[in-house]
Formats: sequence, C-alpha cells, structure tokens
Amino acid sequence: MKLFVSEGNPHCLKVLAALEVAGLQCDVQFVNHEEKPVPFLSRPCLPALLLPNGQHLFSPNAICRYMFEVSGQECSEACDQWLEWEATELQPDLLQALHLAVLQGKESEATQVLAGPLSYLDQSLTKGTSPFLTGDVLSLADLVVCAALHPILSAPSLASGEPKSVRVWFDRVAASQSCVSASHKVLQGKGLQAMKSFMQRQPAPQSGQCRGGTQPCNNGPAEEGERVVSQEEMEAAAVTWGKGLNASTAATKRLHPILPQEGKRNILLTSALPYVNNVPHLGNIIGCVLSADVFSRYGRLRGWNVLFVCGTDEYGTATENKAREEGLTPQQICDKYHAIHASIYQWFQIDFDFFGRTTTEKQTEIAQNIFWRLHKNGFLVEDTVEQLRCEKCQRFLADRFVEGTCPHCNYPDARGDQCDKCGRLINAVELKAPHCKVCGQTPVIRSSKHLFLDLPKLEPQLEQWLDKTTSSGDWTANAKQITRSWLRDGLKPRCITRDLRWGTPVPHPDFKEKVFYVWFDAPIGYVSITANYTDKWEQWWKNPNQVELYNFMAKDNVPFHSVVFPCSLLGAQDNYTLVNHLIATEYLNYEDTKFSKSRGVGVFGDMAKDTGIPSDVWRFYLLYVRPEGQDSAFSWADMALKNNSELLNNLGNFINRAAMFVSKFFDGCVPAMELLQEDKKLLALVGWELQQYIQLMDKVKIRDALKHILSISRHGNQYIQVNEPWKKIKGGDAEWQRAGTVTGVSINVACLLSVMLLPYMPAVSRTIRDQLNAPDSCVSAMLRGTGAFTRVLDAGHRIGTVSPLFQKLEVEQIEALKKRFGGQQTPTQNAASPHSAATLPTPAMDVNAGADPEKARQLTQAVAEQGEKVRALKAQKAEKAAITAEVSKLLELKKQLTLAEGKSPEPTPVKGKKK
Ligand code: B3M
Ligand code: ZN
Repeated sequence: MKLFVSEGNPHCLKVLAALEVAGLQCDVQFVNHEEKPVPFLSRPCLPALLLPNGQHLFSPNAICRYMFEVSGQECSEACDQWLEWEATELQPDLLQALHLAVLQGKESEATQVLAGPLSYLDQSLTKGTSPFLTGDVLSLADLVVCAALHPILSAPSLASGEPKSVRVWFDRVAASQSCVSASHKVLQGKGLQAMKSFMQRQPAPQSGQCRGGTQPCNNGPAEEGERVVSQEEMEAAAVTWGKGLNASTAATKRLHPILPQEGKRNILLTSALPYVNNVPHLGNIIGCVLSADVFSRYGRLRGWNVLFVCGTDEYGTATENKAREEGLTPQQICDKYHAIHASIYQWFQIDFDFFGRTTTEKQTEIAQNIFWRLHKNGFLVEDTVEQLRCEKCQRFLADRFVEGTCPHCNYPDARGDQCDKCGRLINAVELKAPHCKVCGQTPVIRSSKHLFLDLPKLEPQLEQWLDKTTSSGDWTANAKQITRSWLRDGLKPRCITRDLRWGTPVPHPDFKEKVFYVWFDAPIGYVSITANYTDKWEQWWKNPNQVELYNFMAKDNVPFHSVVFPCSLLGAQDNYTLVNHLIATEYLNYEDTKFSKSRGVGVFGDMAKDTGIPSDVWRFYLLYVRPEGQDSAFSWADMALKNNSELLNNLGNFINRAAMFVSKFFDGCVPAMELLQEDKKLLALVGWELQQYIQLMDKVKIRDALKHILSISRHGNQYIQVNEPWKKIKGGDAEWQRAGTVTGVSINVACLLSVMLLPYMPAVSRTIRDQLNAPDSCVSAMLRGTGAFTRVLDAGHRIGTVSPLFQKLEVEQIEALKKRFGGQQTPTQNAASPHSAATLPTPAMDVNAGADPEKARQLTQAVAEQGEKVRALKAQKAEKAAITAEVSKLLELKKQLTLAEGKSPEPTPVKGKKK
C-alpha cells in the first residue's frame, strides 16, 4: 500500500491521522501538488492511496474509511453520516473560508462563512452527553471533521468566534497523537501560510450562493460583502436600472373563463382536492392549496396564462360515516364542509380561479366516459375479490376503515391501501391482524366481483411517458423517488370499484350496485371541476401540446398522481393532458409532534383567524417553513421570532424607513438620483437576489426563493445604515443630493420588494404599493423575463401615506396561543412517528426565552457598522494590530447578536426536555 500526499494540502491531514490510528503498514510518499499518482485522472488529485491490487482510492474520506476497515475498525452508520456531512456540507464552506483567509487575508469573512457548519456541529455536540461525535470514544468521524477544521481552528487569527462546545471538542481531538503528528507533517508549524501554494492552485470557490440540495440556504443576518460584486456587474446593473420600466407590458386583467392562448405559456394548476369530511390543518394548507396559490400568483406576475382549480373531494365512506355521526345526509355533510373549506381558504387568500367539488353531474359524466373508454380499449379486467367485511358494522370495509400489520415491513399501523412506513401498496386482505377501525372487531373475508384497471398492461406506455415527463418537467425529488419505487415493485391490477353507495355509480350493468373507488374517481375531479368552470374544459384537459399541467400535493398522494391517474388517462386514449410537473411537499409537524384532531394538537384552518395574527403573517411563516425537501415543523416561538426579526426588523423596517425618508425629507416626492459606486453596488446585489428568486420560483422552490426577498431588504437596511441619509439631509448641497439618491434608490427597492412579496403576502404587497402609490404596471412588468432590477418610481413621483406594516408578536401572546393549541403532546411522540428521520439532527432554529428582537435589531446595525469599519481599515491597509482589534470587537458583537436572536452559543438543554 502506498499513500501519496503533499505538503500544505489540507486534505492530507485526515488521511495521515487516520493512517496512524489504524496502525497500518503503508509507504507514505510526499510529492508536489502537480503530481498525478492516479494515472487515469486528468487533474492532480491528492491524497491518493495505491491499493495492493493496483487500484487507487482518491477521495480523502474513502481512503480514511478504507484504512479503518482494513485495520478491523468498523465505521458506524452515524460515522458515515458525519463523513458525508463533512464532504458535502462542510468542505464547500471550508474551501471558501480558506480561500478568503489564506489568499485574501479576509479573516473575519472567513469565520463568518463557517458560522453555519460550526453551529450545526455545536448543536450536535450539545445535544448529547458524549465527548465525541458518535459516542464515548474517538471515532473516524472525529478525526475527519477535526482534521478538516484544523487549519482554521488552530490559526490564532481565526479561532475565537466558534461555539464553546466546538472548541472543547476540537482541542480534545486535536491533542491526540495522530492529529498532532499529521499536522506537523502537513503544515510544518507554518499555519495558514503553509497552504498558500496549494490554495493558489484551487479554483476560486463560488460565494454567496446556495448550494442547492436539501439544506436551507444559510440565511442568517448575512452581511453585505459576502458576495463579491465585480465592477462589470455594477455597471451592468446601473444600465439596466436606467432603462426604466417597459411600459408595453400592460397589466392584463383576468377575464373568466381563462382559456389557453396561442403563443403563451398556458399553465393548468391543481392542488390536491381536500377531503370534505374534516377541517384542514396547517399541514394540509401548506402542502397543497397555499403552495399552489403562491405559484399561481407568481405565474401571473411572470405573464403566464394560469388557470388554478381545486375543490373538495366529497365521495367515499369517510363522508358516509361523518353523516351518520352528525345525523345528516352525506349530501348535507358535503354542503356544510364544502362551505367551511371555502371560507378557510378565503381567509388564507387562496386565489382559486374556481373552487368546485366532486359530487356533480359533470363528474359522473366524465368519470363514466373515461370508464367506458378504458373498458372498450381492453384495460379493465374482471376478478372476484375477497373483501373484508365487518359483521358488527354490517358493511364491507373500505381501505381506510381497516388497519393492521403491513405484510411487507411489519409496521403495525398500516392502512388498508398503503403502508406509511415502507410506502408499499397493500391489498386490505393481505394485512396481518386486521381490525375494523370503527369498532375494532376482526373483519371476515367475503368474495364479490369487481373491476380492475389493468396497470401491468399499461405499464410500458406509462414508463415511456414517465421517462419523458420526469426529465423535461420539474418533479420534486420525493415525487420521482416514490414513483420509481412503485414501478420497481412491479404494477398489479388495481381495483376501481367498491361496494358503497356514496360515490360515482359504475355504469356497467353487471356492477350496478357499485361505485368507483375514490382514488379512481377523485383525480377525475380536477377535470370535472374545470368542466363546471367552463364548457370549453377540453381546451385545457385534451390539449397536451399547448398546456403544461402542475399538480401540487403532499407526498402521500404521489402514486395516485404519477401512476394510477396517468394510467387511467393513457388507457382512455383521448389525448388527455397529463401532469408535467409534480410538486410534492414533505410533512409539516406541529412543534415536536404531529397534528392530531383527536388529541386536539395543532392549529386547524378555522382557528388561525381567531389568533388575531393576520392572514399574511400566517402565510409568510408557513411558507418560510414549507417542508420543501425535508420534513419541517411549525413552532409558535419560531413564528414569533420570524415575525419580529424578519418581518418587523428586517423587511418592514427597510420599507418603512425608505418611505418615511421620502415623506419626511422630500415632501412625499421621490428625489432625483445620481448614482455613485455605492448605489450601483446595491443595484447589483439586489439584481442578483432577484435573479436567484426567479430561478428558484420557476423551479417551484418556494421556500428557498422567499429567503432572497429577505436578503434584499437586509442589503437595503445595510445600505441606508452606511449612507445615513438622515444625517446627510442636514448637510450641504452635495450631501443633500446623496441623501436624495439613497432615498430614491431605496424606495425603488421597496417597490420591487412589494412585487416579489405579492405571491407570499398579497395583502401586505397591496398595502406597500398603496403607500408608495406605485402604478399597477410595476406588478405586471417587474418579474418578466430573466429578472432585471429597474427604476419604476422616477424623481417627482408622489407617494401615498406611510404607516408601519407589521406588529410585534409579544412573548405572552405567543405563550397563550401555544397553551391553547398545544394539546397533550409528549416529547416521545415524535420519535414514534414513522416520518421521523433517525439521521443527523437538523440544525434547528432553537428559540429560547432570551430572544430580544429589539436588541437584535440594534446589534444587527452595530455589527453592520463594525463590519464596515473593519473593511475600511483593510482597504486602507491599516496596521495588522489595529485590524485585529476591530475584528475581535466585531466577533464579540456577533456573539451578542446570536444571543439576542435567541440562538445560543452556549450548550443548550437537550431537545425535548424543554417542553
Ligand atoms: N382527498 C387525499 C388528501 O387530501 C385526497 C386527494 C385527492 S386529489 C385528487 O390527502
Ligand atoms: Zn366494525
């Protein structure tokens, strides 16, 4: 075995340390950076390990892992997860930090880049009681992460801002013999400077960009300056700004019925049809209707021709039961709850073009038509099925009324149609230990004749279509993965008839007593609801070449939209429009547990308005924590924190200041603007954020896009803070003019924000535009094209009356709400949830009673000012000592800010014990 390493290459630290711990015989050879020990790689790649069989390993973590394995030391799952985190999350930030520190001398910025990963590490370390990452003994995880951080954390000029727990852990691991000797070999006591020649050969890391993936963007109080703006960018931004609004993009009024138009992007948008028999909770709201609403509003701003339909899903046993419970007929239940749903969505400002229902004649007509076409085309097969019948309740048990143990994975709470644990499809009779959900009795098996959709026969067509649509459309990762796993298991014929009364009747004479299975019937609801909206519904639904279909849903609905429904439509052979973009969310939990009506846990749609918190703030927070890519949780404390820090102190503060300057200093008229470097830089920063927002929104990354709105107002606040228009207004002519420019630029940024915010907070957006007296044309023009930030409010424009946009949420108020909606949850319930990922702890926004938004606001400003001071000193090439002194002040301020924001740099109590 031969290990190739090079001096000053930080990746070599970990392999040398691992080699020593593993205690293997190995020839270590130091080569120069340009050496290519792995013959088939085109670029030099060190470290590299030549194995006895002549093969090479050239990923540092793989080398470490291999060494451990050969020496007989197992690498646990937790250890592997840390290695993955180190490679995918820590390394990119680390390289950026090293680049800043080693090549640019920007030490404070380097520590800032690492704040995210270090606080993640801190959370994990303070969560448990063990001294090491994966337990009581030092593991490969400790070695790898410690070696990675070694250059930074052992540099006196950089270390100081890291959390205490990280420092304690680092010192412990770094003191081990293996680390000490590895560091000696690679860095030779030269510290950061040892890496200079290595770093110079590395491609410059991208900065300020979210790396995508499942982690949310690091969007703490980011300081301006994180992203380096080039001269060209600034000039380009100034040119765009100067062009002004393109007046030709006149506002197009929404005229019903909306129909596809030639030459437009025609978007048909659906959100899963909520069951009519209960009141939706916040998870349902964010999962479908709210997400779809944001996207449809955004689409209209982009100038797309959007039709957004939804409605209540009304058939099925659940409705029959609810009717029995409430002493009403199923129809009366549907009428009652349809109205409840409609009013909840209205309160949440869900702007459907049409909100219908599935119990209509059109539904019967279209569902029966699809049925006959499937029948005629030979895609229905008849079979006798054994069904579960509860003799006590005197009825056949629909899938959702029987529960038992999953035959595939033994999950004890599997439903009659699907297992929530392994996600597999189940035939109710296959359940082990089945029981009636209503009375608990064990059901008996009876046979009856049914019709099946021949999925195996449709499978080749389906696969062909899926290949195309999933590669050309935007399918969320979970949607693709769930669909793939369904296909991997092989499709089976699926029964589409049921022995029930409350449903769409099966028209076939041999099946007169039966109705359609809800999951065959419900998606047809999208079509029939559109048909109730317009007679010309076929222009949407039988027009795949001109129409793009987006389906929004929570992930448990995926297979019905990606497999079953497309098969019905493909088999009907009637040129139906099939889904192009399938957008599925993960689950939203409530605090640390699940929403539960029966336990009285969580906030349900009808209660939100009783909290006194405005609909827009609800929308904002739900979208801020949208379970996009991973499960997330609603938390009262976090909602208050986000309201107070992001809405009040960041966004609202900026817009309000900008507008107040116009009205107080310039008599309510936008002043003349004369752009300097400083202004152009802001324009470039804002333009970049706007582009990110558009790119993300186009891909339906709603939560990620929202963060860019908040970044813009952060840049804006910083800009105002640095330029101090309130002081300059009192100065001479030149100063006065500067105050004017800063105010004019700011008010235009505020106007842009009002438009970007519209999909998320429609009422606030309207209020801002009213306060700015902004023309409607800005709404129709600002988000067109690739997104360029341009001047809309010219000098002389008179604004309206300015008032504050947001209100503080007080601790007492939030505590009271939390009590009211809390239910009797226990911390262990989360662990029992089938969705709780037993992987690495998520860096939760831990909120404690110490949060002080007012102080946070002052400190944010202080940090900004101090940052500016440091930058100025560096620009003047001031004495190193002077800079270091100011940097340490900056770090101290940041630490205080972290505290004031309610995040804790000191060890936090173990999660769960708090409650
Ligand atoms: N009503 C299930 C649900 O709300 C179902 C969706 C139908 S979409 C066609 O989760
Ligand atoms: Zn029963």
